[in-house]
Amino acid sequence: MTQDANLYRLFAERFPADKSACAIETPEGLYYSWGDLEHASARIANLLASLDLTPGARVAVQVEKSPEALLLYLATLRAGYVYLPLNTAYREGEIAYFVENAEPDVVVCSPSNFGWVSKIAFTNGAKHVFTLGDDRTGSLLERAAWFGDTFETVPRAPDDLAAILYTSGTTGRSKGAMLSHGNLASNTRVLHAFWGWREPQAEGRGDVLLHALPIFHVHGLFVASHAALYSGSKMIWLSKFDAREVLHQLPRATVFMGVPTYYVRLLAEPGLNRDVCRHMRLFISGSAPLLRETFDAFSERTGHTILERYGMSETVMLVSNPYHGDAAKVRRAGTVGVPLPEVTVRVVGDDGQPSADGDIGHIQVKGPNVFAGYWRMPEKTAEEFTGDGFFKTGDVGKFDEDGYVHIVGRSKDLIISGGYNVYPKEIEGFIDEMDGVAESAVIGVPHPDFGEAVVAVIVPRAGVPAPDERTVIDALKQRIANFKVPKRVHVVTELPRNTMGKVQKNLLRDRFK
Ligand code: MCA
Ligand code: AMP
Repeated sequence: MTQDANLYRLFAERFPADKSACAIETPEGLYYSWGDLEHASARIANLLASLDLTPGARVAVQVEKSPEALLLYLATLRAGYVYLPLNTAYREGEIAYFVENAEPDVVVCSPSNFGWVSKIAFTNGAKHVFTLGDDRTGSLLERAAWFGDTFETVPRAPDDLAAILYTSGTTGRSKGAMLSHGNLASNTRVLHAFWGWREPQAEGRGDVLLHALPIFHVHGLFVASHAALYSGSKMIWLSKFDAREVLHQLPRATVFMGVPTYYVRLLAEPGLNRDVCRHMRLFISGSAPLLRETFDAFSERTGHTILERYGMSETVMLVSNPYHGDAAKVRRAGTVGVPLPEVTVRVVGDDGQPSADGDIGHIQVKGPNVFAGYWRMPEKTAEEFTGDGFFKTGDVGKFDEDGYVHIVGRSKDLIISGGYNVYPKEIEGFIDEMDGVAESAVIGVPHPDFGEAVVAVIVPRAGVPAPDERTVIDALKQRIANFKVPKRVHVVTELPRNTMGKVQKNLLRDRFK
């Protein structure tokens, strides 16, 4: 290996010279310096290294957001292992699938979930289960405290895996998108320049990121945290999004990132005005379409033009509205912007041929940001790439005459609710197993808060009473993450189908919106 490409090293080399400066602070008054990040992640890395795992071992983590959860991520990178973050809303069946599929050697969970998580972990061959609470409790930190606070970061090649993120992609069961140190480093560098991050020594003032996103998906972990770590920027670390707390902290921040629901909720607060945003440099939105009315209302209330960008678990960020230039001219509502530097994006027709500007087609992408493939699924990986190496995003869109990308729909059957992805097929599978259900269709309908809301339409089995809405919702809540549970359940005598027998979800969406 010529040069160490460990992502942690990339960050550490850029930590501010003054290691006592603040890296993370929380509203509860906790303060972590850059030196603390280095030393505390070293202790955890030493603990992980002492477990004598094979290179490439997976560390699966389902814990509440805390600065220590970020330290665990950094420690996993430093020790040369592969980080596998899991949404805290996932229930037993979901966790069992991920653990069975990824075969992690180490599982870290919340202290209150130790009973059921450790059972799943040990049954599936995990060697170690640690706990980590959001208040610095749990066996992970207790054990790590016995280790030294220096650690020689393990060298990694650009293609070595850094993380696996589970996503359902176009269809079927969740697949683990394998992201390398090189993928994450290239995206971090590109976004740093493209969004004009200001280092602490910048003239005037360095950036301060107000971090309100969860850290088990691309948006909060790889886009927000990476940007701050790479720029040496302080983070104001909120355990979750809360509109009032965000408003309270905004006057001390310069950058904020969120899903559209965050902006909708901020707009509902009378306290959102130009004054609270007086030091803000940039508001970024992504993970789901930002409505033009939200973009316009935000601009009117705050004087800030939200920058919308587009990404995926498989590709990190691929397209973004420009930052540089007159914001009102370059950041456009209803478009996700232009392909990022080093990233090639094309729109093709059903025949695979490039579409003319303005014509709608399938969005495909190639570049150093694009993942290596799905974990242990070579056939699925091959299906999702074209012969010339482009990844098929499953999103449908067009280029306009100025080179801006517009997403107009999805070829994958996907609902995005409050920035979380819900795959109808998975929910339909659970509903179809219920007593009294002949078949079902799960659809997304417009929702003022979540953008889209999950709604189920069910056909009862002949001759038996249909299960009522409450029964279906309560049963699903036991089995799947709460954000996937339908907000409403409608009963119909039959599902509309086309001549090929395919359910016409567009008709259901029209009827039940
Ligand atoms: C919570 N609930 C939801 C959602 N979140 N329902 C539908 N969709 C949701 N997203 C429900 C719960 O089931 C519960 O229902 C009730 O709301 C209250 O739960 P609570 O946890 O208190 O909700 P909240 O704190 O208000 O959370 C809403 C939220 C959160 C703040 C919008 O969902 C959030 O932070 N979303 C961000 C998602 C994100 O980071 N996406 C990035 C993915 P009940 O009372 O019935 O139990 S990365 C990505 O997409 C790509 C790569 C990209 O481009 O970034
Ligand atoms: P995930 O599977 O969580 O990686 O979600 C990726 C998907 O989120 C993309 O394929 C898009 O469908 C969607 N997405 C992300 N950003 C945007 C955006 N700004 N506008 C519309 N859809 C988006």
